[in-house]
Amino acid sequence: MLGRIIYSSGGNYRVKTKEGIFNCKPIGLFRKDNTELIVGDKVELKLNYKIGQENLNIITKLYDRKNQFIRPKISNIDFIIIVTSLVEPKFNHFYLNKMITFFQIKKIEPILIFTKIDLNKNQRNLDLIKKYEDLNYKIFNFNNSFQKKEKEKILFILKNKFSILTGQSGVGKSTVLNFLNRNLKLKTGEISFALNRGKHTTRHYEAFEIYENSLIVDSPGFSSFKLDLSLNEISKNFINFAKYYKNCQFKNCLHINEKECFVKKTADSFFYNDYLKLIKEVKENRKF
Ligand SMILES: Nc1nc2c(ncn2[C@@H]2O[C@H](COP(=O)(O)OP(=O)(O)OP(=O)(O)O)[C@@H](O)[C@H]2O)c(=O)[nH]1
Ligand SMILES: [Mg+2]
Ligand SMILES: [Zn+2]
Repeated sequence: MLGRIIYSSGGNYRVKTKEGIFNCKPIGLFRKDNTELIVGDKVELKLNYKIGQENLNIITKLYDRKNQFIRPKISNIDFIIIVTSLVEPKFNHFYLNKMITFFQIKKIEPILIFTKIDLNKNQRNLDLIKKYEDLNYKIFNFNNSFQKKEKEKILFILKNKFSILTGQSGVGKSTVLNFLNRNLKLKTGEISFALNRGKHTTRHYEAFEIYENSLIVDSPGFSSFKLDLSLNEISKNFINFAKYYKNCQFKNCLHINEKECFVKKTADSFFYNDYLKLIKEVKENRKF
């Protein structure tokens, strides 16, 4: 029977299949080739397999992964849902731009959810959202709820898909999931508590079914994706650069030092400033 791993802890796995969710153990084969099974993996399952005196549900086969991440350990992602709050914590567009860039390079489409619209008093934040709308990203606005139409739309997009939520602690990832499926009742935190003490209300990676076979992994705040990006990849794929970096006249250009560089001359300064920041961050991380 085909299934997908939705939870893993200390060699125990929960696998979701058409027939339901089962606790499983992998067969020895995986241990022998040092293959680690991770959340998101598509696997073959045998129920009530007799081993000695015991009847166990066992995982007998791992199917090829279409993508795979090291930190967090997760595979086969269809969508990355990036949650950004407008206030508390304040609009972190650098993180948003960085994540969009990273996942575009990995060929995974981002879905943007902006939260705490109800608490926002700053017009500039709404103007910033408009910039992402203009780039045609899938965007949803959340103010402790989605409008009915918006909720239907997001559930439709996520149907039969495997997605992961990312975003700073306290932006409302678990709150959004609870809204999409009233039965989940995930723990959500007080903002001040989450931010001041650096505590995450969500503590581990686990995929939840929110709607007809749409699985979403809730993740602890600042789920630190290992961002293995090269300067070259960033210079070609930062947010909307892919469309026009080809007009840049210079070879292997980082669009920084060349005065006449097309990208440098035409890019929106809002995105370009975060681009410079990301290039700097990647360069600095390399020194260590
Ligand atoms: N007013 C308002 N409050 C919100 C909204 N979204 C989330 N909150 C509140 O923000 C706080 C943090 O929400 P969580 O859902 O726990 O945030 P999280 O992203 O899951 O945080 P971690 O699990 O720590 O990563 C809670 O008190 C929520 O009630 C919103 O759209 N409007
Ligand atoms: Mg949470
Ligand atoms: Zn250039």
